[in-house]
This record gives sequence, C-alpha cells and structure tokens, in this order.
Amino acid sequence: MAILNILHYPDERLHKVARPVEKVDDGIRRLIDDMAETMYEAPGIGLAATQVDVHLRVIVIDVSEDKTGLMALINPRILQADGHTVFEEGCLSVPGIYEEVERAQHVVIEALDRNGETLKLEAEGLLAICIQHEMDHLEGKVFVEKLSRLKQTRILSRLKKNQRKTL
Ligand code: GNR
Ligand code: NI
Repeated sequence: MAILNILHYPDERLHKVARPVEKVDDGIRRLIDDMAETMYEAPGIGLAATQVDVHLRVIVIDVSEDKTGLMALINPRILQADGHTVFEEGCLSVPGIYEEVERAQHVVIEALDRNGETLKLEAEGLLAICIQHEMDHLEGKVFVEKLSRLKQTRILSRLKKNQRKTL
C-alpha cells in the first residue's frame, strides 16, 4: 500500500471530469487500497480519485467512529435525492477551510463494489453528505465553488497566506 499525494485547491487538475471504470480489476483494487490508506492517514472521512490525480470514477468513504466502515464506490450514480440539509464541510484538498454547504438530505445511489458487483445504497446524514461531496469531486467540482463569489475570493486569499507561512 502507499500514501498518495493529495492535490490542493486551486490546482486545475481538481477540475478534470473523471472517466467511468470499465473493468474492476486488480489495478482498481490497488487504487482503492492506496486511497483508503491515504484517507485514514490524512485523516479524512472520504476521498475521491480526482484528489490523488487519478481521473477515474472511484471514491472511498468511512464515516464510522472506529474507522471500520470502509466503503469503496465505483461509477456511483444518484438514483434519487430528496430533502435539504446544511452542514459545515471541509475538504482534504482545501486544508483549514470549513464552510456551510447545502445538499440533499437523503440519497439513493447505485455503484459497483471492489468485486465489480452492483450495490444499491440508501443514505442520509453524514454519509449522504460525504457521498455527494465525493461525487462532486468526480465532476471536477470542489465544495468552495458552491459558495458565494465573495467567500471564494476570501478563501483563495486565505489559502495563499497559509501557503506563504508553510514555505
Ligand atoms: O474529511 C472530510 N470531511 C468532510 C466533512 C464534511 C463534509 C465532507 C467531508 S469530506 C472530507 C474529505 C474530502 O475532502 N473528501 O473529498
Ligand atoms: Ni473533498
């Protein structure tokens, strides 16, 4: 296994749209294992392949408290979304920034698992929020882009300031 490098906003590679996985093979399972290790090490509750500069539709999520709830979703599709919820989100690609984002409260999704089997999943709460956050990454979208222009400008200058500090 390996810890992968996580891209940081505003890296333009975070805006690439990921391609569907055609075959769930050992290469994809290796990617999932490396992404899971990278997510746990960060630490985070989710990671999209886009964030590690692999532009395939693969996400890993673990919203459990004891980190025993790893889920890998390949080619996820939202079948149903309803309700609204607002939650203060963060992102491993936007370190140190936390902002409220509105999302669907309840989603039903279909995806392939690490064995290439189709799975259907109904989610609400943090899991539903995290699934939507990760699926946005696969579309090349970062959560800050859902905020007002003013907030985006402030976030960009804050990130530049933080970057100067760590040089
Ligand atoms: O670790 C993460 N925490 C988080 C908190 C609220 C809403 C979404 C997330 S996902 C984030 C990890 C990440 O950046 N995934 O893309
Ligand atoms: Ni993120």
